[in-house]
Amino acid sequence: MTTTRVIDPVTRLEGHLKVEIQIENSRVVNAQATGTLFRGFEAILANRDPLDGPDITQRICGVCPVSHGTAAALALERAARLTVPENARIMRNLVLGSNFVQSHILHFYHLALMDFADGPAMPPWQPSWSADKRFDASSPLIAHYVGALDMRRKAHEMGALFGGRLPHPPSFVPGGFTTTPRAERITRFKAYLAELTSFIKDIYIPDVFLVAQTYGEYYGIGRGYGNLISYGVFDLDAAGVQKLLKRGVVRAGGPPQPLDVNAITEQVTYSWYADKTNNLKPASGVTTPDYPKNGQAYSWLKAPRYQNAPHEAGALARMTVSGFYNHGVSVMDRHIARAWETQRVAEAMGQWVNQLSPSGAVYQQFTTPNSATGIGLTEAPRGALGHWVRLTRGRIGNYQVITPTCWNASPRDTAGAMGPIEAALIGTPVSNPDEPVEVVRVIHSFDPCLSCAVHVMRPSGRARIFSLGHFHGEEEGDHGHAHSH
Ligand code: NFE
Repeated sequence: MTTTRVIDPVTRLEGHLKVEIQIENSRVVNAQATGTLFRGFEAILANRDPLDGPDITQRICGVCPVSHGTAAALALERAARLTVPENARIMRNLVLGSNFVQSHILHFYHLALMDFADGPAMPPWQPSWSADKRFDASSPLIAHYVGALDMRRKAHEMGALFGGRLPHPPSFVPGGFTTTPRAERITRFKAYLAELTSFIKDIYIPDVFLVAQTYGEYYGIGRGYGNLISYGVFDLDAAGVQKLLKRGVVRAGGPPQPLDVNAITEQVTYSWYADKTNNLKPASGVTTPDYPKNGQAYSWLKAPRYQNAPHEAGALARMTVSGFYNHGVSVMDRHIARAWETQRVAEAMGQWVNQLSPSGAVYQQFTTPNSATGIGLTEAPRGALGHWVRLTRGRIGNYQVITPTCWNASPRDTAGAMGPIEAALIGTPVSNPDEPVEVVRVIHSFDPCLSCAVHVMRPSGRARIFSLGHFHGEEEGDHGHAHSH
């Protein structure tokens, strides 16, 4: 007998993800992940002044704006064939690193942990599912949940020292950076970093291992394809050749290989975009909504593919491609790789902050090219992030963004292959279909952010359908058959 359940929305992630599963003999046999919002940023950016790129694209998401600012500035600098001064490179790394630390602590304590632990009988911990919680409210994990809120605030404050503000730092501009590395800021940065590094080493990493030991079977759950992709991040030289976390791909557990950027395409057979735009490279990508389309389409996410195959993005991909992690691919491997990465980034920041030169330049004059193309490849906390820009007559002629959650939560592709989260769900044991906590553990291990993946909504619950800025019509929101938790 097949049991169907719809989890809508999947809570404790950013944005609105709907997942439908089919269960047979207490295991998931089929899964469909739906991004329920349309992200219209490509249309918003068309014909704008390119200098607006970093500011506008940062609004894609409040959780990873630093990565969008980085990718947007990089894309324009590549278009102008410009490299930024050392101080700018280093301060970008420091602000981005602060954001990684904040985001990874957020993910473990405030998004994933409550799949494993039962909190006190009060909000925000209750109501919740009660199935298979092996920690209760007396566990130190709950006190650490509260303490982690303070650590996230401090990570934001640390990044704001150079970024000017977090989230959405205004300091990422094509050509460099708008703040200076004053000695007083360097000193305060180091104080924050020391406290955060202690928390990561003494609390966060031991807590992740405590959960991993207690739920050891999750080293064998949520594996998926084992295909990993990383664009690399934290440039160690002006040209961005050397990076703390490396660029590359892994195919089904094989050795890391170089990334061929030209092998990235986006497929839309199962997405609400015009079929004639299928399998385009992002440099010439088109985002034309087509909704409702046909019986097959079920998501506002496109399906990014590398050499036509689905790939998983994220901390585990970065750490594996970099040779820093080789234990495997699973729910627990994702959590552990993320925690190790947090420590590695924090330690590296401790070295970078000493390389700043308070009297050095932070900006190199940027002049917008009249006609050029540029690619900004970086990593967001959740994985590989790319911005592709084409400048026409000094304006944005075309802009395409592929986010990590598009890689991970993508629907099926033209060949019918599932997206990475969908594939990772297959085989997941489910003891109680009415509280499929096992399924949510697999989904959360990817740390999805649907805000990054999709956008544009109206609070009234009624959906407007836009086609590149033109109003098409209005209909009731499609949230009818919710089995929420
Ligand atoms: Ni909204 Fe984001 C990250 C990006 S996820 S959080 O990390 O880009 O798709």
